[in-house]
Amino acid sequence: MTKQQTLVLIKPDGMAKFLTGNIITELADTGLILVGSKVVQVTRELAEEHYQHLRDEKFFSELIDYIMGEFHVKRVLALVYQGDNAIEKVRHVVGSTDPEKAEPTSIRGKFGRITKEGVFENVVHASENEKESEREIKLWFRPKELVRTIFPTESKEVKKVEYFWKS
Ligand code: IDP
Ligand code: MG
Repeated sequence: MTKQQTLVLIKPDGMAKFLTGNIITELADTGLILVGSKVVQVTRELAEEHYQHLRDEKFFSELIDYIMGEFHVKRVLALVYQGDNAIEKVRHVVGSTDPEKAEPTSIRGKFGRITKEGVFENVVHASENEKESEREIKLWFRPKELVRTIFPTESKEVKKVEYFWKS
């Protein structure tokens, strides 16, 4: 048993369909703990970095539009789950990439679809392996946004402008 963290994204189709509650309920069946969560507006840079390994695929440009919310709403919910074999446990409840082939009881089987244009609207992203989960979590989250970290951290002074609410 290895303690792992894994990144889950509720994609813009899941957000547009108000499926966050359903999906988090399904993920609770894994017994994993939620250690980070935030709503993100995905920039082109973030989308292309996240899916960099797929840049040669014919569906790449549509995939970038999809994750940026061009077809639905411009937000995703990013979640980090932690626990023993977290990656495999999450991938199991998420189901296969192709929502038409996914187990009917899996998240993608229940809520996913393929559009007539061929876009896989498969509702969620889930990290594939330890190398990818580390890369993805470091891309999407800062250490202080997670209540537990399993990757080494260091403290650095960052000079930046801080914004406050106007009173
Ligand atoms: P995964 O999300 O199950 O790990 P990947 O192969 O990593 O699957 O692909 C990333 C995403 O790219 C998928 O979740 C899906 O949104 C999209 N995708 C993958 N294969 C296809 C395809 O054949 N047609 C259209 N979209 C695809
Ligand atoms: Mg993948």
